[in-house]
Amino acid sequence: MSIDKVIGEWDGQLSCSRYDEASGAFFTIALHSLRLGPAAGGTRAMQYVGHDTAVDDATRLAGAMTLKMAIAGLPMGGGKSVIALPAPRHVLTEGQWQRILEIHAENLRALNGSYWTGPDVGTASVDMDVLHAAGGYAFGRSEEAGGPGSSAPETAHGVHVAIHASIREAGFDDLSGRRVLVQGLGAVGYDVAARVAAEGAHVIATDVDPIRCERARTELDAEIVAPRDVLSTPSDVFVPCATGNVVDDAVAGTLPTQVVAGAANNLLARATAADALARRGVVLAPDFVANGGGAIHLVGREVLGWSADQVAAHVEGIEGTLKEVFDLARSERISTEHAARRLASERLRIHV
Ligand code: NAD
Ligand code: PPY
Repeated sequence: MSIDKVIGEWDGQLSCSRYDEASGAFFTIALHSLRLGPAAGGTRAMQYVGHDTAVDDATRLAGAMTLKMAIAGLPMGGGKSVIALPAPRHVLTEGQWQRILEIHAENLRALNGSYWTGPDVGTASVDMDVLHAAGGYAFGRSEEAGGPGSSAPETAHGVHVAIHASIREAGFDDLSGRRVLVQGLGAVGYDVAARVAAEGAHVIATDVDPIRCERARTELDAEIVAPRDVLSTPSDVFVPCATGNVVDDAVAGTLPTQVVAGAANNLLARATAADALARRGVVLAPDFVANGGGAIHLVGREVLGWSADQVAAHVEGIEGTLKEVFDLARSERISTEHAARRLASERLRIHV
């Protein structure tokens, strides 16, 4: 992958990058669209095989944020930050991490409000407290620091709503006795697994972290499968809550499930994978609709002044949005991914 190809094929507004020799971290921020408002999207901190893959991830994730904001009716554009770490996050010393946050705060200040960040994989509300204190432009501070706290619970709430809308589209009414396969038992995935277990679903779960698997086994009576077996494990509902690029065209042709609805951003390696799922009658809740609860929480609480109850009501609105997506897909004989992109881009055009 070359930077020329990554940026050359990207349709976003601005991408900027920086390497910090002292920490060995590479920072890249992508502002995909400012059409509906300042760009917003979380800061992802993890290791990447190269700086080009970090830029690729940031630009693609920022594009997904534009669609997410538009379809949720939020007055923000799409952006994302990626910090490519020199070592796994848990290995970094507190001093190294604080240096990395300092540099990231400087980057945010340089963008002067064109971009607002928030927590994502590898960052949390406590990191947003630090970024906010160092100049602002960070949503999702901890409640102790006066913020609305993590977006994960409302993301899980939205995924749960999306699962229910999707199973109804697939022709079943409830989850009792259904096999729900959760990939990734982190902040969102574990919460979703607990919600469906409480409804009588048979939870099948996987994570690369054995401690998280053990917790799901003992607390939720989950059946645990190895991460490498997840795409061949039969389920009624597949709930991807780990990383993106899980479903490519080949996987879409074989994935043994009836419904796909989860939190992972950029679940599809390419939008064409949605066509392969649709051909097999698998109901897909597009990721940027199903995982919109976190953005609704952060923008709702911090920009629009909503209460927690108002946020929850808007997250419930994901059901109506998905119904619109499913209806359009059926009537136009297009995939749900294409239908959702069409609905989001209509809103983007209206606001030119
Ligand atoms: P998290 O880091 O808390 O959890 C991710 C989990 O996935 C971890 O437990 C990790 O060990 C596991 N994992 C990583 N690779 C795996 C693999 N190959 N197989 C199985 N498990 C694996 O992150 P999160 O906040 O729960 O977010 C999960 C996903 O949802 C991410 O893709 C994130 O971008 C997306 N998302 C999160 C939010 C939010 O509010 N947190 C909002 C929208 C989208
Ligand atoms: C996501 O939904 O993927 C996010 O990154 C959440 C978010 C939304 C708005 C601002 C910051 C983070």
